[in-house]
Amino acid sequence: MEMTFRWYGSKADTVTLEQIRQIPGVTGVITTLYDTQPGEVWSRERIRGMKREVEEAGLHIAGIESVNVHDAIKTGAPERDDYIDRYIETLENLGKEDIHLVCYNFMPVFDWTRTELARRRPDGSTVLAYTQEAIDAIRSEEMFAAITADANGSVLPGWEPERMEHIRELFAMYRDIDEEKLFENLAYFLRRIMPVCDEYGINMAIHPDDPAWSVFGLPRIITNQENILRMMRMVDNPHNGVTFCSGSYGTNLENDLPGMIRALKGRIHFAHVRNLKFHSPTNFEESAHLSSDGSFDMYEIMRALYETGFDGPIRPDHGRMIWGETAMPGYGLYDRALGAAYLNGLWEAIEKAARRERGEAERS
Ligand code: DNO
Repeated sequence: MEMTFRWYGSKADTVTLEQIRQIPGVTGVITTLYDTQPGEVWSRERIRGMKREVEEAGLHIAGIESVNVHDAIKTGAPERDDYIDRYIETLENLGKEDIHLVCYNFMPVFDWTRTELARRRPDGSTVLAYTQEAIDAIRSEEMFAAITADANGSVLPGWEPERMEHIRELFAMYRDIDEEKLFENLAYFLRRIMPVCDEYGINMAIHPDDPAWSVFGLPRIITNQENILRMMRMVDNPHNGVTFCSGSYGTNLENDLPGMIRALKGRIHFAHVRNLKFHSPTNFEESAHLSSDGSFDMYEIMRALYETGFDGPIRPDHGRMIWGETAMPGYGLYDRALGAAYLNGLWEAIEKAARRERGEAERS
């Protein structure tokens, strides 16, 4: 595995490449052209510019998160082929610039959804949190205002104001889309992009729906093991893989995270590893990465990745806001850096124990 860090680019991020470089063990960034809209072609010049900047700071681009998929593709609208052509052009340009990992999602209207961006914990830190009760009490149109009010002035990934201005139209586009249709549209998209992925060796890594169930009556499909396996069977190509995000699949306590990692062996191209603390099955907050601070066994998650031979990029995911930092909620420097150090520590211990065991087996 390679330890990486998400970076939104020098114009949008409060964290600098120089700071990222000083986190022990972090060698790559996961980045994006944050000012592009879904459906826009990424030019080679802009991709090259982004690469140059990262490389001049002594790091490299380990992958893109995200190249967003236009709603016309997700809904299977008549103009979808045009948007898929543009997506293919972007993939081609990324491939030519030697970038081989793309994280994307297929969530209708809203990307990841939280109901609080700054829930205060007893130690004074603030965290992102979710309660189903809060979602049930709010109208979908109000969701955008509620989310941006707490965002410390930053644009949250997936909550671009340009799209949210048209929220009613967006909902209307999904009126006839159920889970089956969404699956079909995803398969159509994947079938069309696989040739360019084969040509340039690009791994597509779908991000799970977060939370891993339907919100505001919209269908959501990338939620559990059965559905991911179905997606992979529909378009059976090794480049059609997943981003294993423990915090997103973990929202549903029925998902056995280490078990899922083992079942997806070879098809996890990218991992987001973070912890959640549950107060009830529908009330959780994004705790520190450490197992004892949340509800997941992070050692078992990392062990499953190690034992299935995971060799892609991994990144700490959302962190708490600590030490007086002001940043995009979930994406400050300090707690994610602590997360990276912790995950690196777990990996080193797992790797050394496994080596020792193998050595002992050979000797006996
Ligand atoms: C949230 C992220 C998601 C993710 C997209 C991928 O912080 O994990 O916004 O980047 O869903 O397209």
